[in-house]
Amino acid sequence: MTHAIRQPSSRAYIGLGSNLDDPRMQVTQALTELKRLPDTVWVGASSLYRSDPVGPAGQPDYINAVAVIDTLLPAETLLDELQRIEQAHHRVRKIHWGPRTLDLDIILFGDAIISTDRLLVPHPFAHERNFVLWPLAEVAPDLIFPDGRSINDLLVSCALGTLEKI
Ligand code: ROI
Repeated sequence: MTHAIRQPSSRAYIGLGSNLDDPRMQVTQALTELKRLPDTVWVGASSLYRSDPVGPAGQPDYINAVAVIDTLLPAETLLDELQRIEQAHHRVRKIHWGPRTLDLDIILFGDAIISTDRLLVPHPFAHERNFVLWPLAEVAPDLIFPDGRSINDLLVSCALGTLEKI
């Protein structure tokens, strides 16, 4: 008799953002696609949020959300899958920090701290962006970052500001 070997899965938090080509549809569709990732169990997603753009002025408002998955994929393979989904949304990004059709970022990957050419996890700006932290707190109110800071500590220094749950 053979036994399946159970690998430990990692709980990953994915940030979604869009401000072009019907952003609400882009994010909703991407959530559906995340539900179909291989070797991955869907845990849930935050509400959608409308946020003011961070970066060059004059670009449209963003729609943001955070998804939660338990995945057996290595972080780099998850990144490949996210980039495949971004490409399928005909992602355009002409200027740095400019408008984009769909952005999928790995915010956290279990307790991993990753620093490679392709990946920085935890996402280096997550702790200072209201459009990441507030949706994250909605889905994971007891979350602790790998450096030991709690989501509640981070929220104290990251005002809700003009972020709107929609
Ligand atoms: N601004 C907002 N509000 N939401 C985003 O998802 C977002 N993503 C980005 C930049 C251009 C930094 N600004 C953003 O990558």
